[in-house]
This record gives sequence, structure tokens and C-alpha cells, in this order.
Amino acid sequence: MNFEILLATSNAHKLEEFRRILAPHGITLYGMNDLNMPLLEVNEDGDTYFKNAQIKLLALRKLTSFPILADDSGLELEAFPNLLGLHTSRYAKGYKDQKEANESIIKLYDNNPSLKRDATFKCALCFSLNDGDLRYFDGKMPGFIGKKATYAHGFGYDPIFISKEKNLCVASLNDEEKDAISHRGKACKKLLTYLKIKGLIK
Ligand code: ITT
Repeated sequence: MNFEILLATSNAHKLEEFRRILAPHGITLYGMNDLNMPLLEVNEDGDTYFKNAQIKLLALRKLTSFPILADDSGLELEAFPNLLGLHTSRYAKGYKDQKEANESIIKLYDNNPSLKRDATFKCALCFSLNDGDLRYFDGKMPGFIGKKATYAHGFGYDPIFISKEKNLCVASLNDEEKDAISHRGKACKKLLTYLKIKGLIK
């Protein structure tokens, strides 16, 4: 049994993570390039992650009747509630590269050592077959911002994020370890339960 889904993202790292989480369940995930889709150019101006995921999904729905999965994710810093969150990918665009963006966050805490370093990664998924019915699933990964970055695996803000569950930097985990505790892994578990109930996967 093989079920095919198109992922509404222009982020290759997200595609790679979703693929490795969903493939063992008989799901073939296509990226936009695989189906010759144009780059998604949408205004992610929703006031929740779910709304932004829905905006991405509905933009793509105009172009295809394929089952679509869209994700909006972000990193929330308890001490700086408006800095990243819904603007997480935009924040890094203000820096030369992701590494510089990561260092800028560590510096914020270095300059304010008494601040709580608690942080949470959030993932919101919006899924639709082709019948107009939209389904939503979410996941969270609690943690805190490390005192220095670790560059080994992962992408984005993984190098500065310490998982509370593992007490280790997420960038030091292997793929399987990250997927078992990540915001994306947890949201995908809920999606998989839904697809099983619908009889679309085993
Ligand atoms: P699309 O909108 O095209 O999907 P994007 O990268 O802009 O791609 P988001 O709007 O969801 O995606 O932004 C989420 C950002 O949060 C992403 O660019 C990463 O920097 C960061 N992020 C999300 N999940 C992450 C993870 O598992 N590890 C590290 N950083 C992550």
C-alpha cells in the first residue's frame, strides 16, 4: 500500500525530515520540484501557525488535486516572545546566514544572563485529500537555548536548542532520535493516526 502526498514547502530540510518520518508508513512524499510546481509565494500573514499552514495549503490547492500537507513551524523564546515565533524564518533572513542568526540569539542571553532560557519549537500541520476537508495536527518540543552552538546534524535553530526531554542539543541527535521527540515528529504521529483511521495507510 502506497499513499502519495505533496508537501507544500520550499524548505528542503523540512521535506527531508517529513520524508524520513512518513516513508516507513508507506507514504511517498513529493516536493514542489518533483511535481514541477512553481515556488510557493504566499504571504504568511496568519496570526497562528495553523492559519499559515492553511494559507500555504490553499495556495497550492489552486494548482493541484493531489493530497497536500502543509507545515508552519517556529521557535518560541519565552524571554523574547515577539522575536521569533511566527516570524522564525524571517528572523534569519536579517543575517548573513543561519549560523550568524543563531549566534545573535546566544548573544541576547549572554547580554542578559538572568533571563530564563526556556524555548519551544512548534509545528502546525494542515492536511487535505482533495475534498475540501482540512485537517489540523500539531506538536511541540520543549527545551531551552544553549550557551554555545553545536554544529553536527539538523538545520535551522537546532544547533542552539537543547531538548528538555533528552537534555542534549538537538543538533547532536541522530535523525531517529530527533524525530522521536521533535515538534514535527509529534505532529506527524497525529497525522499518521488520522490516515490509518481513514484506511489510507496501514
Ligand atoms: P516554507 O514556509 O516554505 O514551508 P520556511 O522555512 O519559511 O519554509 P516556516 O515558515 O515554517 O518554513 O519557518 C520555520 C522556520 O523555523 C524554519 O525556516 C527554521 O528556521 C525553523 N525551524 C522549523 N523547524 C525546525 C527544526 O526542526 N529545527 C530547526 N529549525 C527549525
